[in-house]
Amino acid sequence: QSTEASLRLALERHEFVLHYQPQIDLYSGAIVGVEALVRWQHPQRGLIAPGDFVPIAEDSGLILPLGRWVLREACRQAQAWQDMGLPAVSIAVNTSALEFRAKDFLVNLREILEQTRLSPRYLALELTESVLMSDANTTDTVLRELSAMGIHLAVDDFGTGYSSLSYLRRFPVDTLKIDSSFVNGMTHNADDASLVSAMISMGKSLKQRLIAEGVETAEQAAFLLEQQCDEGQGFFFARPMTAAACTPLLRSGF
Ligand code: G
Ligand code: G
Ligand code: MN
Ligand code: NA
Repeated sequence: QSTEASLRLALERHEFVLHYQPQIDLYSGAIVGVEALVRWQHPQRGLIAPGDFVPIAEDSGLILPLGRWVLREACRQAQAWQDMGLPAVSIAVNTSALEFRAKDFLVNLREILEQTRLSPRYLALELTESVLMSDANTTDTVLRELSAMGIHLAVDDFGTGYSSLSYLRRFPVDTLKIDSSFVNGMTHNADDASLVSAMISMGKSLKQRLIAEGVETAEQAAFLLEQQCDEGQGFFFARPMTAAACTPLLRSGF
């Protein structure tokens, strides 16, 4: 059986789960957001990471129904946490090019927000630079619509895409996620440190929210705070975890 066929079955059998990774305000230590990350709970093979099936789902078009499920489940969970009386946090959802370009993307999104009752201001869509840059005219229209709805837009893996910076002026993105490769290097490599520092200054002067990805050490967290980066995400703070594991953290912090 091909992986594609297995994925199709897995969707029908509800074998996908979302894990959530906290995004931390570096000044206060508070959790201000969570990123939803899909996993495949395979009956024989166990938990499978998205790197092993998302590309196949993208090639086969299955990312469309899978992406709709992810969005719905993430919004449902975010609203469920709010209904439990927990402090509201933003929920970030990764969005593939194919989903973003789908004709019914906005219609589906509106329906999901309505059905889950999640206020759009708590939803952030993560898009990579390559998604933003392919077909800039369509991107423009869709991003404007999303922004008008009050949804936040984040550039994922910022700094690694093969693109010009002019899109930051053109598109209504409000969050930059500094790619983990820079964060990895910045405490021992002067060039990475300069790049991180420059991304933070640039982002701040453009009024962007900045999230450093892949923060793994106290030293990295301290450097980011010193550089006045707003937020951090990474194993140093918390690994991606089940919704059940995330709930007490949202209630009372670390
Ligand atoms: O969790 P992990 O580090 O294995 O994630 C690997 C990649 O899979 C990341 O680039 C992440 O953006 C992507 N990914 C995780 N969840 C989703 C999802 O729900 N939809 C899409 N399109 N990509 C996802
Ligand atoms: O491309 P995207 O940023 O969506 O991918 C996020 C991925 O990075 C997730 O799959 C998550 O498991 C992984 N991740 C999150 N924090 C860390 C970290 O501190 N170190 C490493 N190596 N990976 C991380
Ligand atoms: Mn992401
Ligand atoms: Na990323």
